[in-house]
Amino acid sequence: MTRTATHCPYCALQCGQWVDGSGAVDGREFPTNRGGLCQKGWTSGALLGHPERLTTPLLRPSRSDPLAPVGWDVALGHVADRIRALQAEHGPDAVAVFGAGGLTNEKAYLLGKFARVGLRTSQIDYNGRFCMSSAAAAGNRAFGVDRGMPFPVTDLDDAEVVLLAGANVAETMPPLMGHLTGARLVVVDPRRTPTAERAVAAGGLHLQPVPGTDLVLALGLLHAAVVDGLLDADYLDERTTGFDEAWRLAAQWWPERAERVCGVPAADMRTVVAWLAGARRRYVLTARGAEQHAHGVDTVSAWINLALALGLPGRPGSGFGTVTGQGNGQGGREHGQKSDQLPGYRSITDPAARAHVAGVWGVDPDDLPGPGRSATELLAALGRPDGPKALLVFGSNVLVSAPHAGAVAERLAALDLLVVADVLPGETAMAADVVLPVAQWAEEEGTMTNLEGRVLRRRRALRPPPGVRTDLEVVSGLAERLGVGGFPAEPEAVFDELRAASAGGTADYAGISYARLDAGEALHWPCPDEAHPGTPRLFTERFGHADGRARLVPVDHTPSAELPDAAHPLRATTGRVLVHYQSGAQTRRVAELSAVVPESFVEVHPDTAARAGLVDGEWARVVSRRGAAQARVRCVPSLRPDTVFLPFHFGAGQAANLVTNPVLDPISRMPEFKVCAVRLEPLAGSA
Ligand SMILES: Nc1nc2c(c(=O)[nH]1)N[C@H]1C(S)=C(S)[C@@H](COP(=O)(O)OP(=O)(O)OC[C@H]3O[C@@H](n4cnc5c(=O)[nH]c(N)nc54)[C@H](O)[C@@H]3O)O[C@H]1N2
Ligand SMILES: Nc1nc2c(c(=O)[nH]1)N[C@H]1C(S)=C(S)[C@@H](COP(=O)(O)OP(=O)(O)OC[C@H]3O[C@@H](n4cnc5c(=O)[nH]c(N)nc54)[C@H](O)[C@@H]3O)O[C@H]1N2
Ligand code: SF4
Ligand SMILES: [Mo]
Repeated sequence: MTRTATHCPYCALQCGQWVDGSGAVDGREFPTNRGGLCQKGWTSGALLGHPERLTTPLLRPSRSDPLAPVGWDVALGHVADRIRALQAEHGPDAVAVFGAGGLTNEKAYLLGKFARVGLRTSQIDYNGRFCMSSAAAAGNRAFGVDRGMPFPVTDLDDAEVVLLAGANVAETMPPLMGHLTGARLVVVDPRRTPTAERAVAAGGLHLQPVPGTDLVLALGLLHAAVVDGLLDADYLDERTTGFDEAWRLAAQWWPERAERVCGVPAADMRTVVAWLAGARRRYVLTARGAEQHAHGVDTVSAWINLALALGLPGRPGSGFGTVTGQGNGQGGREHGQKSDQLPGYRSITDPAARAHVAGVWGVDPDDLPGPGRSATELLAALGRPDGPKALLVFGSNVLVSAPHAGAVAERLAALDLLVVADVLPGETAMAADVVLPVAQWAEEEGTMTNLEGRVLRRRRALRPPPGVRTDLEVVSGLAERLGVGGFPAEPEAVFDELRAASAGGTADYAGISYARLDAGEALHWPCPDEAHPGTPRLFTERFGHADGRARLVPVDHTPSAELPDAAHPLRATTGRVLVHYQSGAQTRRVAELSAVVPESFVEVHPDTAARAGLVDGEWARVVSRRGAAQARVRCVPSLRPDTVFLPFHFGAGQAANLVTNPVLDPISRMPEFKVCAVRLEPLAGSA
């Protein structure tokens, strides 16, 4: 049987896959995975032809009716009629769009254009706000460009020392560990994760801070670097500005003082700085553990400041990077589905950017809306007097994955119209008024931009089930019914338009074509013309700011928004396990994966469990000021006694987001998924 070269449906590593016409999946040689796949990738074929697959549009005529199958004309006609009526009554912003970092570049681009030109609404944002937005903001202010990894993953192969802050890559991007085998690892995580185990087993270190205190730890490390004479003064001089201001704040955080806040021994701080400064090839990498905080941007800035002080970014064989999350986490934030952005990573408030994009779209720049609400704020505004009355969701299961899920459910219920395009009947799709069944990865063409800023071709290996349309066809069909032109459904046509719209922007795709990608070229943006080889390594000569220099940003410690008290004495943090992906809408439906982790659990130190009257293996309630989630108790002696951990992959009463705090970082508007105050109780009747 012929097999098609494509990439995994899940995370930003975008491992190479072969998929054949029967939907069988195999690993394929590609630089990020070198032929290997994690369990999710190996079993992803189960999503194709899954018995629960959505194959017909569903519609409920009113909120009290059940969802019933209808034809596409009826479904799209109903959505267009309701949009017209709601906008006529309340104005264009009555309709909102929620996109995703898992969507192809073509989908992200067309969705952003559809919101601004088709719906004329400012109300569009996406789940990438939950994902890498704090690192993006910190990267922009330090380097003038946000590309998660400004170097290829294979550069890590030769690293001598790698510090991973809040990144559990052994579970979240397992093949990435294959690039770190030669390095001494320092893992910063409140939990003894499999990544931390690997670090310790290979002679590295596990630093175990209190959740939400990385910033102090990074300041302590910077302090140690200065006092121990380990700064790279020439590099700071030639390539950066702002050291003095940053140091003024860090000077107050000598390691022993930092230890009192973050709990990491001062001696370990000195060791880590000596390792990083003493190696020639070294990297600092961050992920969600450092970012998903009310002060996530400043926290990432503190890690960047450390990297700059030691002379890492832009130096061959060294660097700073952020491990992106979703399959198209990088591309998803470059093409205009973010509330404040236009294609090419342009700002929607920049008159020149508006003029350029309006030119490509054939509209008057003054007709483009301004910035809208960020994801969490958008969800919080739904159905309110001044908020959107309709929401169209593409590629996100917000009922499970957004913070303070109980409030999100109330807001969705307050809408006049909820439309969800999905592959499977996830929690949010089943709460919709109209469900639109769409094609998925191996059933359609498109491009993705992986964690290295490399643009990849997703290819169709088999036909979607009858009755299913692509997201592009859905958007195109809705635009047609709303009487607006310029929404092709053909992926390459959309990509060619995206190239023109991105031309001259930070994320310039103008020189990237399907033909070049299909010829096997490895193209990292920026790639301004067809003769350009792409840019695998940014910053080797200069950073993205006008003066070419990187900026250290002065940052100081601020406590997490919600601290433990007598009623809620523990810090809950949340994250991922190897076998589940995100809201679990896909992986909970894969038998091999759900057999491994069938239900939610809460990791808790045995002493903490005993104090709360909990028994290993029994059910507990994890209670915060906002709600409670049920989880099976897992006693973990290596965990900090003041901290508990919940995966967020489960729905209904087991959703970790029933307890999380929707407080946002003031710059990135990213929620504080990684810290809230809770108490544990035995679940009545479970013993
Ligand atoms: N198996 C699997 N892989 C995935 C995904 C998935 O859902 N499942 N999702 C993909 C996506 S979208 C993303 S964004 C990435 C996320 O990849 P990661 O960022 O690696 O994943 P998380 O588990 O969210 O968080 C990493 C670690 O942060 C720790 N942490 C919590 N609080 C703090 C803190 O205050 N400081 C520090 N230093 N660490 C802290 C947690 O204990 C956790 O082990 O994974 C991608 N890959
Ligand atoms: N407590 C807590 N909450 C978190 C996090 C955390 O660490 N802790 N992490 C946050 C992060 S980093 C992220 S990225 C979010 C992710 O959370 P979500 O945004 O909910 O992401 P998924 O679960 O991947 O949802 C994707 C949905 O899209 C569907 N889908 C798949 N492919 C397609 C497609 O091509 N088109 C369409 N229309 N649909 C498709 C899937 O079936 C699924 O229902 O969760 C955030 N929530
Ligand atoms: S590491 Fe990510 S891209 Fe690779 S197989 Fe696993 S989920 Fe897929
Ligand atoms: Mo993410």
